[in-house]
Amino acid sequence: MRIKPEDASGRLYTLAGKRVWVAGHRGMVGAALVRRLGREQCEILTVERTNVDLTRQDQVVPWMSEARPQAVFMAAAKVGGILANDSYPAQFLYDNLMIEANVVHAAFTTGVEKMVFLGSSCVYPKHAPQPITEDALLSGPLESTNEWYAIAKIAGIKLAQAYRKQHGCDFVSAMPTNLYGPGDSYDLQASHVLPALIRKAHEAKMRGEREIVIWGTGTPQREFLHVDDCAEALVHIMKVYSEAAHINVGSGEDLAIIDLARLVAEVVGFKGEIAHDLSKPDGTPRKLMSSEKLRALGWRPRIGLREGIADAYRAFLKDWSASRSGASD
Ligand code: GFB
Repeated sequence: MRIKPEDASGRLYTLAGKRVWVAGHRGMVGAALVRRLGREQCEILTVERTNVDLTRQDQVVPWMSEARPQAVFMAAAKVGGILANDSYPAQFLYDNLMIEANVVHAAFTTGVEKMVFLGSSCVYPKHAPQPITEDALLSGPLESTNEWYAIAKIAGIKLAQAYRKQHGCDFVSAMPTNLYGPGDSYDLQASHVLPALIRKAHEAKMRGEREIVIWGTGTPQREFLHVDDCAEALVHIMKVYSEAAHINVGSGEDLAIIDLARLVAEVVGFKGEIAHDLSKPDGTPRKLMSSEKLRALGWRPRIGLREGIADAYRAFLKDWSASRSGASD
């Protein structure tokens, strides 16, 4: 068995001196992990998609055999908001299954010591009791708008468990709630709600428009976590957690989408009305997770929602808006 007992400090794994691969470092979570790992005494490995396509086993295996990462944060995934998930089910299922299967299997064959696989809160049943504890997995039907992505992420959890059970690999899975922050996608068709609201409120303010349009009824409740808090949690999990069961990563608080829209408008400085496009889906009514298990291990979020949105808006202005000034899509 490769799973190691905890050391004298109570840690199960140390990153110091290790080669640590952040798979998906160009994504919002991967980039946050790279920032966070800068404070650890480890060597950070990354690889560009143009060099290694993670959906291709014939590219993943040679690269991992050569690079020999000792620890892996599996943050590479095809991700998107409710409409992208609902519109491209084959791509969300296929890409994510391939990426996971390739990376997890190659992590086993190349002797990776520890891996943290990232899932999503959408793995839980649509009507799971709230707050959702880890044992709600596979206890009921999924939300239809994202069942394809959810099935792929459930397969990822099961891959980690299977390689642990059969081969003794120290692979664990973390389920983050809805994340936001620097490096998010602002593509209005493909993005998640929070970056979409930042862009809509900002553009309406700049154009002097009187309203922004949000999708659906605004009644669904969502929990949000700043990506830097998530990166902190993932590094903590890498160090102190080593169980087959997955572990939730959330802020512990949720709010209705209409209240989120009002908060974003306030932070951005948009003073107009909020209208609804009821042709767009609401998705799951609520998915507040219980993160008590992780809190009991000593992690807690530090960035409040208002403060986090202000940070995300600053990042939006810096990274995106300036380069797109004058664009009309
Ligand atoms: O963030 P979001 O796309 O993802 O949408 P989910 C959350 C809620 O915000 C839904 C509403 O009720 C949307 O209808 N919403 C309002 C908007 N205005 C907008 C808008 O302009 N853009 C978007 N995108 N939503 C995703 C899953 O579900 O959550 C993924 O599809 C993943 O699989 C991710 O798990 C974390 O929370 O509904």
